[in-house]
Amino acid sequence: MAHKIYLFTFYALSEGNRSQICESSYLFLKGDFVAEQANIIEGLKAKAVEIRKHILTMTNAAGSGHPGGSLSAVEILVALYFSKLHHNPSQPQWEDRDRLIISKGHVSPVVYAVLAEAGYFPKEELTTFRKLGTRLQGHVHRKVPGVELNTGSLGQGLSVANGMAIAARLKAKKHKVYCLLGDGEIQEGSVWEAAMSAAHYKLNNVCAIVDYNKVQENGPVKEIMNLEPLVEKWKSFGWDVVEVDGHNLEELMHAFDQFSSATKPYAVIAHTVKGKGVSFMEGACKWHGKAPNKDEMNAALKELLEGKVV
Ligand SMILES: Cc1ncc(C[n+]2csc(CCOP(=O)(O)OP(=O)(O)O)c2C)c(N)n1
Ligand SMILES: [Mg+2]
Repeated sequence: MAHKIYLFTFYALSEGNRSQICESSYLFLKGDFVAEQANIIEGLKAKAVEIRKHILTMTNAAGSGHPGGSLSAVEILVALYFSKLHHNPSQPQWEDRDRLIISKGHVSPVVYAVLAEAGYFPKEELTTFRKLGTRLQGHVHRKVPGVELNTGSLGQGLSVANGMAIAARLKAKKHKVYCLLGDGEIQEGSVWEAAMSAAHYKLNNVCAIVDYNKVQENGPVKEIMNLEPLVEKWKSFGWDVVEVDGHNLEELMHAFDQFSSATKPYAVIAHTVKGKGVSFMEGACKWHGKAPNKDEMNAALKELLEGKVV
């Protein structure tokens, strides 16, 4: 709550009211605000490390799963679930919650880790990932509290996000709909049909986030099916577009703040690194769908602990 008061104060001051108060009070409040913001970012960074640890231990224990695209999406999901989304983990079906569709549904490790850390279900359950009888299946599933859509077959999430956004508008609801897409995924033609529809229906309550980690299942995106010029493509489909470093929490949070005043559908092109945070996984398509063995997991955890890579 405190940071919200600071935010309010800061914005009120920057709206031109500064002349009404003395400059030193302004600087004092601004200094406090900056310190508070820095604390928030440090907290989120620590959360990101915890999430990365879960991704490694979950996939290792299961002997399978998708660490690469999970590790690239950590900061995106941390910024959303721990700062920007309006949601309530103790009431996953709260009608006014923001929706987040995980269109790249293979990144279940990062999704379950974030949901557990946010309090949707006990963290101990993460050890059941991909085990017989678990609800934590390899691709995200709605039986898990907090998951909005079963996905895994790529290319479908944005169309569903559009439908949810139209439903919100029809019901005069203010919530937003976010959709996380992979860069390999957006080679699917269905994504561009959805992009076209969102603009046609003027869905300024939809935010598409492209996890642009430059690597898909079998190699570099640009060699398999080049996406460039990607920003221009989204713009030409009628979207507002912002490009960010997808591991920089400040940039991500600023981009999501701008979404609230969007007049068009809003795309965040998040430049990321597949396997981010683990030196031997970074940029390597080998780790798209392969779990670390015990030695690899321990080496990766050691790097995280020492803060070597992130
Ligand atoms: C329609 C469809 N085709 C193929 C696959 C198999 N598949 C799963 S993940 C993947 C690569 C996706 O690459 P990208 O979107 O870049 O994911 P990320 O790098 O974020 O893991 C493929 C081809 C699938 N799940 N669905
Ligand atoms: Mg990719």
